[in-house]
Amino acid sequence: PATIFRKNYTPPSWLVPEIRLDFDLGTELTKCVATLKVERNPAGDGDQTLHLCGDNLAVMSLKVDGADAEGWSMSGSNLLLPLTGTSHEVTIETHLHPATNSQLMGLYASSGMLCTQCEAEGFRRITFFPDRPDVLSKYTVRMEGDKETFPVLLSNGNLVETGEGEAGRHWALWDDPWPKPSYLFALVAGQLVANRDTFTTMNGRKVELAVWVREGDLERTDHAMRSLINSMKWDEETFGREYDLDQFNIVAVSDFNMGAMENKGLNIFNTRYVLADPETATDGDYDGVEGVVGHEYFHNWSGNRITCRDWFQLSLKEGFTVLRDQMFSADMGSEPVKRIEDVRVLRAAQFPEDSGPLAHPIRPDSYQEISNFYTATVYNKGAEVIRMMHTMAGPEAFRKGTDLYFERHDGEAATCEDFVKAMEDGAGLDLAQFRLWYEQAGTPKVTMRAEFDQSEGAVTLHFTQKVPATPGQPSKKAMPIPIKVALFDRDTKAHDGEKLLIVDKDKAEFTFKGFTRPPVISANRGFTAPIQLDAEQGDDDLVFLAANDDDAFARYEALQQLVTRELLGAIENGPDEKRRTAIADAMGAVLDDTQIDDLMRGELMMMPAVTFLLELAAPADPVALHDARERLKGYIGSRLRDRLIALHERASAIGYSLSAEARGARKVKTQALVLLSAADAKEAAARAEAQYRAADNMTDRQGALMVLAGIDCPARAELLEDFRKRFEGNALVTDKWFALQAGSLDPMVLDTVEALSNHADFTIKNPNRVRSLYMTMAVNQPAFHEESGRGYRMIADLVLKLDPLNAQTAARFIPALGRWRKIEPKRAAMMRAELERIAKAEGLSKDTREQVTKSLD
Ligand code: B3K
Ligand code: ZN
Repeated sequence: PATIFRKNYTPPSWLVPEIRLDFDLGTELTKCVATLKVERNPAGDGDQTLHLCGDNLAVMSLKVDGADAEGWSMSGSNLLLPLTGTSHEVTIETHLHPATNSQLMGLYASSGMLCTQCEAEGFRRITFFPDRPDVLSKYTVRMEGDKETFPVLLSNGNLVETGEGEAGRHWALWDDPWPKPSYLFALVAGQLVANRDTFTTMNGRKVELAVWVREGDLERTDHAMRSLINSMKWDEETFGREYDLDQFNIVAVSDFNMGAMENKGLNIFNTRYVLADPETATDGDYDGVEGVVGHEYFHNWSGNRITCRDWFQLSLKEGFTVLRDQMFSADMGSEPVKRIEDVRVLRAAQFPEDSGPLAHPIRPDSYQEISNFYTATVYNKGAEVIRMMHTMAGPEAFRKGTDLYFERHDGEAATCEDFVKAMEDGAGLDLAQFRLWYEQAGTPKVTMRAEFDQSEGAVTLHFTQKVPATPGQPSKKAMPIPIKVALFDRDTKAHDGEKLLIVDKDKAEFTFKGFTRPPVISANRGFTAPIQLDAEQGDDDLVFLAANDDDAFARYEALQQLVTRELLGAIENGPDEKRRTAIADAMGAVLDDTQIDDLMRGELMMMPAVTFLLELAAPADPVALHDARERLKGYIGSRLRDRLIALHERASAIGYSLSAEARGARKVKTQALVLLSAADAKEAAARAEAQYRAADNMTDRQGALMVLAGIDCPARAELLEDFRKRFEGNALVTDKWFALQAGSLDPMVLDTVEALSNHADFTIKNPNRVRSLYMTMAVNQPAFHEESGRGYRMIADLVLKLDPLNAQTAARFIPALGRWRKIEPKRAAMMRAELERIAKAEGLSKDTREQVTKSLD
């Protein structure tokens, strides 16, 4: 497959200021007539040929200015149309087959309804078009179809007219006044019902809101609607952004490749980010709905009003929008807890990506298939990079920067450089060297050593930084790394304020005076920089910070560091008794601490992920790491048994509500069970069973079952079956049922996964179901890395089977196998062998081909 390079960008030679789409809808056959008003781009290269992208399309009819087109040709799947003038009307008819579109890109059918997914390059599966984000057009869409099959007809913008046709048909005409790139086009037709509300914007515009779902799902849409209204309000207050249409529609679809899609005025969502009620959704699911509803809504400005010039700029909209959704969720809930969750995701998903064969800068330099670049790097590291600007500027100056960005580039297809420049001009930052964060891949490794000079009463912090080599980038430059620190007095346990240090060279040092004894250093507070920091500190200092730091994140971090140190040591030399004791004592203090709430307590009780530990230990035996982690949990569980039981009982007495208190109680309840089960499985099983039976909500039920699924006891099979039956017919809960088993600590888990792949409720056609069984297994470290290599084989088999049906979803499984360099040699060889087996397959998709080839390099 061809590689596309960022440096080769050229402006389009033709623009399409307006497009009209006429759809004659049918599940088997949909006819589409597209009428494009095309104009030569004065800024283009003067090419007289109009290049129209197509994918899986045939030309049924092609006209230029009303007459049959002449001289056109196909170049691969694209259409080349030579034109003579500077402005023409081009009319193209294409025929689409939604029912057999298993890729879920373009127009497809999902449980009886029709819907679209166009980002990044799906519009070319609907009609021939210059399918690139720097071509902005005003869309008018007319859809007509059978009224009974498609009672609801939705598209972008405002509904302008509807009417009845012959033979039970009807139609709707939609008009979107805002020019947009083709990837933001959307259409939905089907039997849907709406939860309706309204929102009045800061300038008094009344917006009709609707969340569209299938008939039985209506009672589970309140949280999504509330989240939407909160998002609209929050974006006005925090970023000064007002909504710009009279309507805003959200549609829930059960077959969807990712989370959701920000189509202008018509967001399309995976059902799992819309539907929630206490019976069927966990607190985590509620947070997911709020975060994704916010994310897609925020794209209206960061993505839609200002879009991307080309797909290399993806982080311009995604990194910024992730930061915006993180800030929103933090404001709706607990800021430190949200920060810990976000850092956990970054470490477990992005750090491994950044140190592996698929590492790329947040603004990549090349790609073969853009779908492969919707990554934790572009999204989450992209958010971290903008967060660093926020940290360096402070909130007020940052807002000036974003105001300038929105003002300067409204209506444009912009670049990351445009954003950085607006930040420099608006926020008053000098980002000359900072731009390296957009160019260089790899997680910087930073060391910090504190040196104390008694005679001067001075402490000097010595930093070094090194950005590791990544594919295509053998040598790196030093980057500016903003590290917030506080220096604590050991006796008073106080510090004299946080300081923001910018480490911008290979080596840097900072001296602080006025100390009579060596302070304890709390560094990278709030995780101001997305780095691997090795603060050369003794256990005592970490214990001190875990107990005394006034920054909740730093407290969490100190405990994580201590646990990480213990686990990495344990796989080499066995447990360190003194350190284990210190960890259990620190954890005990966490359980007793009345200053923190349970939401935070629950975070502090969690151990670092094995994928994160692998980053530091590699190459290593992941099962040994997992086992060490379980043993440490068991040690803590038995040392703190009575207090964990007391905590479980206290939390169990708090009734269900969505208050922070009740949510916190549910969180610590299950975390207590997790620690107890590693210590005394039988006792924990009884407690988990009781929790399950008493549960009046999904959080308690799923938590209990998660613990039980890993314990060999009679209740396990019985309650799993109870769970299945209780929620039969509910797809999202059935996904949980699959995931609970695929993610379990049961040593027989691979047998279970194999059996489940033949279960009547399993289908390879639904991405949620595939992910719930196989992605859950692929991240379940002892299962995936099972010694015989069976886990690897099962994933490779899945990829080969899924790739022809849904390439995008199949390619998402490659990175798990691609991590072979992090794994001890015996397993690494088996992982490689599976990648080679996939690589040999004929007719592999571009998506999977790119990922496999890069993973083997
Ligand atoms: N922009 C979409 C992602 C589309 C992915 C296409 N492969 C969702 C989001 O980030 O909001
Ligand atoms: Zn997004």
